[in-house]
Amino acid sequence: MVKTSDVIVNQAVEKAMAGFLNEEGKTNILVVGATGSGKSSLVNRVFQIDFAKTGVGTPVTQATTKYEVDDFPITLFDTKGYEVATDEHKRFITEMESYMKDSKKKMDEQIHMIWYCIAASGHRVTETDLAMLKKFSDINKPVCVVLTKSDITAVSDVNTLMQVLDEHGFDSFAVSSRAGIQLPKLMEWTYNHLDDAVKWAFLRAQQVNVELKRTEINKAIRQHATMAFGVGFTPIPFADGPILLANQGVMINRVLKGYGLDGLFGNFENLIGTLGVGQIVSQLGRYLVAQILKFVPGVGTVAGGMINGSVATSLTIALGLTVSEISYRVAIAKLQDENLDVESFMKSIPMDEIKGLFEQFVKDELKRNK
Ligand SMILES: Nc1nc2c(ncn2[C@@H]2O[C@H](COP(=O)(O)OP(=O)(O)OP(=O)(O)O)[C@@H](O)[C@H]2O)c(=O)[nH]1
Ligand SMILES: [Mg+2]
Repeated sequence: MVKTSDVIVNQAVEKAMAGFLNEEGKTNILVVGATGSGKSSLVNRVFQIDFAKTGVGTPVTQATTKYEVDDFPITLFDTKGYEVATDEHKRFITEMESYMKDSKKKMDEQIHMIWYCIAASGHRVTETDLAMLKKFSDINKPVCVVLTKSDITAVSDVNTLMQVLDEHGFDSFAVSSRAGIQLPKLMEWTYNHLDDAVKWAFLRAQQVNVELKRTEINKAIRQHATMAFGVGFTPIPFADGPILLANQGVMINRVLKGYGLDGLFGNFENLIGTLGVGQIVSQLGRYLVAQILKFVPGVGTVAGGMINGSVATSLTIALGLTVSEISYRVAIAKLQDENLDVESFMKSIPMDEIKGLFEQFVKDELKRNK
């Protein structure tokens, strides 16, 4: 039987969550650099995907191929590596300039970000590099320099290159496809310089900065839960607390998606089962809602008290943060062990621990949202 409060809660949550982590488009990244500078290795490491092997390639200009992989939120514009000694790059930049300057291009065809690769092991930033970088930045698209192969370059040499680039006004990141190094910083820079419409897609696709995922996902959980139960939220009876939690499916689904964990499961129910979210709701729902009586001064004294907007917000945020925290742990473990059995790993987290996390989040949020 569908209760009125159930419908109200559903509507509020769904309305607020409609935009939550729901990236519309894909992020289009142009990767530029001399032959063998490490473009493919960089992209493979960041997204854990081999675009050239997995994706469908379509030529966009003579030197640039666009790669798309089904259901993957990044479109890679991979440029054929140019020989610095020849004039090849001149044609490439002219073609790319005219492609990028076409203001009529729809969002999904535009270049959103340029990673300009220079192998740090080559020990120099050439005039050609600087000229090309200047052209790209003149088009007003975010461009940064990725100093690849930093693992086989002396730190002092890398620092010199970074300084030269900085003097010319370019941000740079020393990375390696083997050791990472400043890859997390590159992720942060990229995320912060992307258009709002496509930044979620990038956050979800990148696999090297899980902390950034957690920070941004948790921010979104707070924002959207606050929106769902803000002004105009009709208080619901305390007894409906567990139903409130059960209705947060959209949020849970999108949090998992943000960590890139959704694709590992055949369907959402399976995922919920594995994560124990169903258990959280059924086992703990009643218990926790009863506990809240103790956390919220005054409420406990009212027989058959009501859940108001701030309590509903706190419960929703706490559930979101709990799922986010578990997902974070899984994502970290997966980084350390590519062959991790995600399902067993999730199941190995004791229920009591999840309960403890959730309880703590509820307490913290009630204080915050008072
Ligand atoms: N030590 C080290 N080697 C790297 C790194 N990145 C790439 N390489 C090596 O450099 C070579 C070229 O790397 P690719 O990623 O194919 O370079 P690319 O820019 O895609 O090359 P083209 O597509 O041919 O232009 C390969 O042998 C890689 O293994 C790195 O960070 N460290
Ligand atoms: Mg390549």
